[in-house]
Amino acid sequence: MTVRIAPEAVELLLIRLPLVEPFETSFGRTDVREILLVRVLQDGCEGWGECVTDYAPLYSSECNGTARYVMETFLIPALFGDPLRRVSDWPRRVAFVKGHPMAKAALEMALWDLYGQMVGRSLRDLWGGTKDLVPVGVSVGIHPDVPSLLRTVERYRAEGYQRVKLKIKPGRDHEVLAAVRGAFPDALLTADANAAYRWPRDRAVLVSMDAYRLQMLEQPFPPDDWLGHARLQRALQTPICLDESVTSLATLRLALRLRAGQVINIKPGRVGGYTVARRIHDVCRRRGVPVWCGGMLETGIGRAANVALASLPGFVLPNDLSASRRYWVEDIVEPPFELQPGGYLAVPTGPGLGVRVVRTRLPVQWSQTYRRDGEIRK
Ligand code: OSB
Ligand code: MG
Repeated sequence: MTVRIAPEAVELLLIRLPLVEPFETSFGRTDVREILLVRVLQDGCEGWGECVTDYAPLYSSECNGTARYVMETFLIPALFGDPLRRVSDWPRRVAFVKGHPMAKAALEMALWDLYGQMVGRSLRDLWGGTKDLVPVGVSVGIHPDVPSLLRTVERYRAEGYQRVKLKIKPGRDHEVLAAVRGAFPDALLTADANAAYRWPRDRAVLVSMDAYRLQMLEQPFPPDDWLGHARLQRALQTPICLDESVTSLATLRLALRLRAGQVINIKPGRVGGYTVARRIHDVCRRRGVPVWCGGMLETGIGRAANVALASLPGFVLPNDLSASRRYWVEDIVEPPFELQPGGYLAVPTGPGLGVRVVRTRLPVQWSQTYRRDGEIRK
């Protein structure tokens, strides 16, 4: 039996979901997430995808508005062309659109779920995952003061997260790292700057972070500062982890050749989808480069796909995949993700994403359906 991928319709929905607590990074603060969801329909099956763009282009150049525009103008019409023989043909199908990896990845996620539903196989199974449980950490935003940060870290450690990632920025770094390391001498700690520092201006500030015994320092410099990362890594004991910089297989190879980092954060949205994310995993695994799965404050939809990805054998470090309740009062999927003893999330085993989207829980701001036959419906 060969299944061709040729959805009859695609629905885009924008929802507004409040976070349980505000999340602040070096680029901004979020209280309520505005999230673009994708639903594809074929032969009585449906597949869900989540776009990891935000309301504004703060993390990278994409935002919800650009993703919606590019999907409805270019990507959805491309999906309504010839049937796809495999979901992994999607990156080539949409290569004519330059950039916009998050928009491409959201549709790809929906196609993987759809395909999994049609053939009755889980994403873990389709992608060659080898784990039933994936180790997880928690990403802790910039706090207004040190005592409140220490309380948050204490709470997550008590819940059982395997490592804590602290968001930092210039002026909110040494004080924070020294306090948390002082309070938790044995904790597995990392720090993420989201590109807020500059080479060579901040060389001394960053090199002295070796004192905190961080497992890694994530993305100190802007994505295109390859030489800055390479030069800092030569001066730093702590491994540099690249997030924003790695946008493709080509930039991954550049990073490894230049020794701009020793660890890779894989975010499918940033690299254009799960097909490319798996290839990046494969290259890193062959070369002995440790990887982990990053997060973008996803709902249970994106989380389910990321947990399946993190079940691949090269994901050897705790992932930014926390329990549903770390983000949402009530997740939009059933069952929600719950932290397992020892600090793990369970990899879903049902078809596709392996979770059910609860439509009545979607706080829909707007939605639109696009049909293969050309009709558009609000
Ligand atoms: O850099 O890893 C990041 C959230 C939004 C944008 C960028 C990042 C993050 C996180 C959150 O760190 C991780 C999570 O989803 O738990
Ligand atoms: Mg990051």
